[in-house]
Amino acid sequence: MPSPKESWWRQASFYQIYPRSFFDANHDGEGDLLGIIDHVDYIKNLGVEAVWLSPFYPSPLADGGYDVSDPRQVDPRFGTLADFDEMLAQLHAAEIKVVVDVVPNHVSVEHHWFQEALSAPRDSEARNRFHFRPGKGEKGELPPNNWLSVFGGPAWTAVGDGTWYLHLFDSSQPDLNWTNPEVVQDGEETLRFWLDRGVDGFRIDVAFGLMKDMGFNDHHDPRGLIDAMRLDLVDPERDPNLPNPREVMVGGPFFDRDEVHEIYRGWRKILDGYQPERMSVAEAWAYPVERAMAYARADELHQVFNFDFMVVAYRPDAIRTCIDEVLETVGLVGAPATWVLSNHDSQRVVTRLGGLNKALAMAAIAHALPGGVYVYQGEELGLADAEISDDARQDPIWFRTQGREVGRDGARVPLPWCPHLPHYGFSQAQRLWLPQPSDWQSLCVESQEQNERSTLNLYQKMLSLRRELRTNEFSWITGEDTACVAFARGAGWKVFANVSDEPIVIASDVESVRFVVGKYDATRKQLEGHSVIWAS
Ligand code: ISL
Repeated sequence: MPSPKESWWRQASFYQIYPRSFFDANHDGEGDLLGIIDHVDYIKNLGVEAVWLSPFYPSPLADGGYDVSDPRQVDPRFGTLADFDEMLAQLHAAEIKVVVDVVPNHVSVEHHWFQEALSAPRDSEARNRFHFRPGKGEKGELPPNNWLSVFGGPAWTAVGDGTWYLHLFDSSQPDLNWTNPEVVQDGEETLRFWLDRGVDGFRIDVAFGLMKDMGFNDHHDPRGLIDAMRLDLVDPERDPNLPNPREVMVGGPFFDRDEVHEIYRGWRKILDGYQPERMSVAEAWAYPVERAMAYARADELHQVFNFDFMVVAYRPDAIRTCIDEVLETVGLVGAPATWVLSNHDSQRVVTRLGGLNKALAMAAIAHALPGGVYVYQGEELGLADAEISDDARQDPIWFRTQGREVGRDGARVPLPWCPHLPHYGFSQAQRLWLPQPSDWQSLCVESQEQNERSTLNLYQKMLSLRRELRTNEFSWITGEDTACVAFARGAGWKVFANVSDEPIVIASDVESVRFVVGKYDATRKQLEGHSVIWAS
């Protein structure tokens, strides 16, 4: 049983809501906060303990809201502050915690600070909130250095007076200068603003990117630096004995610089000043994993996303090694592990692994492990990435790479709720911000609610049962087929996952089977390919 003193977030399940694609209550083709309020029951029945909301702040939506014009307001397209308060109250009444995204690395070009900076002279206070630098070349016509944007193209944009501003992401997302005390103070004000309203925590966007090498010199491998933070470029079959291409990040000029940790020590003090306990989770895809975990030290943030399950090869040995590494490294800092199969930046797990069976097997492993688990909306429906036609694409990655990379829109398509309604009941608008596929009828929430064997039902069972597993106890079960990822948890729980196409026979004693993904024959103790059982 859980210790009454154990913090709620250590073993919690989090449901990531991408508000724009969750449910459209005001019929404008985009989801909104009222749409979340309308579906508190759905979230409750899913069995998650917390939601994490991707940004809903005023934004030109050049990067899906990660380009924030005002971090202490709600975008009118998503609702009002009053709607936010109502949503928070209703989720809390349903005993669901609420974590919101904060985006400290950059703001939108529409943020009043950046507008002021543009009309301010060179070397002014207004410009010192960002990273403006004189360009190279006779008239400053060349970028100040060779750094590249994560989304393609140079990391600098000229403003017409011989100076350029830094943006590690889209040109509509100028990077803030975190060595400026005013920026630090404003960030803290944003935290307090939402904490005072009652949020339970924060997901911190690009947490490891806030500090830059103020020398702004050229880097010997600008492409490598950017690629090192791209999950989609990780080769799951890479030979671990060869040098890791991500090593270039260590000691690099902008990601994961040591100075950044000071910011989070300050943030932790703020969070610790609130009761009941608040939490924070860092998006810090640093290398090596020990450096990523450093963001979750006791005086910094509470958790760091572990993205290893989003890149691990679907093979029993790879999965076992990955689990060992993660549990060992979180142990070093005393933080809980986190398990993530997909999010709004990744391919959906069904697409990445090439099938729902494999995705469900991975989910049944992830949800049985100690620590927190994050479920991206639509994962519980078994959605795959949608095909998006080029003229419908929205992701700045598509535009900045001139179409060489399609970007992340396929994983951000509005959820299907009802098979009989236009836009599967997501919206009554004529047109959605991203189109849905025509063959999602059987994946709709309503269709799945009526089917006991549906993915939604499996997720509901898994999320409810994992509440009984709230311990850190974990040990490998030996003597099983090599295809079997088998481990024991506290209170007699045992998990057996067949990570192969062929059936296997379980050697251990199996008492009562509490949960099955795929197919298990209890008489013969035979577990089919890509099937998992939880027994106790
Ligand atoms: O999605 C990526 C590239 O394919 C990632 O490298 C991603 O940009 C990175 O994980 C940072 O992501 C976060 O910040 C971005 C925003 O676009 C993402 O949606 C957000 O999760 C810039 O704010």
